[in-house]
Amino acid sequence: MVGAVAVEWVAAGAFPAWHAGRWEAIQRPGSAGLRHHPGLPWLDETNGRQPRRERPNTEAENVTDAMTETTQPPAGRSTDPASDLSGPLTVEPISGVLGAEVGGVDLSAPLGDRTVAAIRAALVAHHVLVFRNQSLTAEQQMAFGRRFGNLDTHPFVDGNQEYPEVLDIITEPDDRMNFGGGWHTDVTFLAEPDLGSILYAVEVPSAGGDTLFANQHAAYEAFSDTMKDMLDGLVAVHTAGMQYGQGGLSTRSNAMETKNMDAANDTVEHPVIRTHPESGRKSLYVNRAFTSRIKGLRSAESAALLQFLFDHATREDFTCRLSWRPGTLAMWDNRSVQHYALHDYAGQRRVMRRITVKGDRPY
Ligand SMILES: O=C(O)CCC(=O)C(=O)O
Repeated sequence: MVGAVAVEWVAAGAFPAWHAGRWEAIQRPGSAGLRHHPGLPWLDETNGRQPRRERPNTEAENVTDAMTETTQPPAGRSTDPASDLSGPLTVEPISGVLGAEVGGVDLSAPLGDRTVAAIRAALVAHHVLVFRNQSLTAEQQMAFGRRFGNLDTHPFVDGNQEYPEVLDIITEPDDRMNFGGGWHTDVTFLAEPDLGSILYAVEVPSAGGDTLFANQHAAYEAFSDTMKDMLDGLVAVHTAGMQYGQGGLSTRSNAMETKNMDAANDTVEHPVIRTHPESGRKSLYVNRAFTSRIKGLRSAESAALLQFLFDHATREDFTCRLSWRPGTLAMWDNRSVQHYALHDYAGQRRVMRRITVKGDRPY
């Protein structure tokens, strides 16, 4: 299992609360994985930008050590059947709180284990990864996704006829609503929600159609200690009913066919504060689309608390915004982010191709 290498080192090292800096995958004998440019915090050598701020942080260097050490293939075992990177893999943050553009990798080619471990490390550190100028068939996108785990199929939306794991997310020019047009975390109505989603832009409007992301570690860490104490241990009820049940919002889309309406009102319970299985960091884990109530509270209490948490979760200073181009691929960590697909392009078409990687039970 490819991810096991990354799991090991991530659990061993603390992640920086912020995610600034420049990381590179160094591919040379005896060294693998992401590497930070020591002594050059915030200095982007490639375009001459000045350092944005000095940071006295040594945590990042600790992480670097962990990365270079533990992404080494175990001695005596070949873990790298595919060709690996020919050059450095660059990771440039796109906001102060989450998201990074990753360069230097062609996702249509088979990736080596060290490259996959480096991408996984970057995902856990930055939560949303953006790969520009890719050219991917559905099969190549699925092959990339499978390097991170088994692929899932959506229980309530029809997948692609040839590849059920692929969801063609289409907004037609006359659609009044779009798929994902509200803050949400994917499929939290499942007992084991997906680890992450991988979305590829096929056709985008001339302007608009951006996707917003919000860092739920940042949301948790911004709470007072008293609030953290109160939320830790609370359990929330999640359901697909509000979206995919009778009259649900997502059943009203013209372009996307929904199914299994009868099962949509089933419920599952998840902790309000979850722990990331790879980094050990806590995050807020309720979302407007699928969380219906907090267990053990009276309905007015639950509604008031959820309203506060939904608003808090998507505060502007926890977000980044992704502007798509055809050939952009984004991968997000569904265990640490919420997202929102804007629909501000009426009269134009937008076509995206999504796959999802299965996840674990939140704790
Ligand atoms: O189309 C997008 O930008 C995002 C769609 C979405 O919300 C999702 O795939 O969960």
